Amino acid sequence: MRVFIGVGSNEGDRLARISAAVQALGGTPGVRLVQMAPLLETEPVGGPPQGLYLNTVVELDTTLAPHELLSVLQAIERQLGRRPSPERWAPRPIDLDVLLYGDQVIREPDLSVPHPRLHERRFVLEPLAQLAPDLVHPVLGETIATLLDRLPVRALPVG
Ligand code: A4P
Ligand code: MG
Repeated sequence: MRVFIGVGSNEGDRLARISAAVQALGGTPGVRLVQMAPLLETEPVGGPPQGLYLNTVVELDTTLAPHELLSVLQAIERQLGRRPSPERWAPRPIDLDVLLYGDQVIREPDLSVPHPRLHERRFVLEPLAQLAPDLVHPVLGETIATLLDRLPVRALPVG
């Protein structure tokens, strides 16, 4: 199955964390790394004031089922120092999200794919568009390149 994983970090040595996460993914039985987008430094979206993120997207070829893959991602997050936070969108040493799992649509309490906020986020769409601009979003029926084009230009405060 062709899968895209969103990768983000804004705590500690962000580059080292991302490298370690990608290596761990590539070393997982049933997972093959296909390609990784260039890293982007991005402003935090949502949550309390916090540092800049490094973000990227990784393409995998996997025989793991969606929930198996989610467990692998969560185990890697824990290994790299992620602790549960009571606060939504808190800073984190590493965040690994399933963005797309082939063209499957999954809406379960613990796993929602395509990622429900994928199409709103430049920090996801930009790297994803570098890897797969012509891929069609299985719910919205638009290509990744089109979704990126449609993002509003960031509004600046007035006055
Ligand atoms: N979950 C459901 N669907 C998925 C999925 N497709 N992939 C569940 C991964 N997990 C999924 O996730 C909370 C729960 O989501 C998990 O238990 C899982 O079962 P989490 O990673 O512990 O928490 P979170 O990431 O804080 O929550 P959430 O709502 O997923 O956050 P988002 O929307 O991913 O946003 N700004 C910049 N610039 N860059 C970023 O990377 N990331 C976030 C996190 C906010 N702002 C950011 C960035
Ligand atoms: Mg997450």
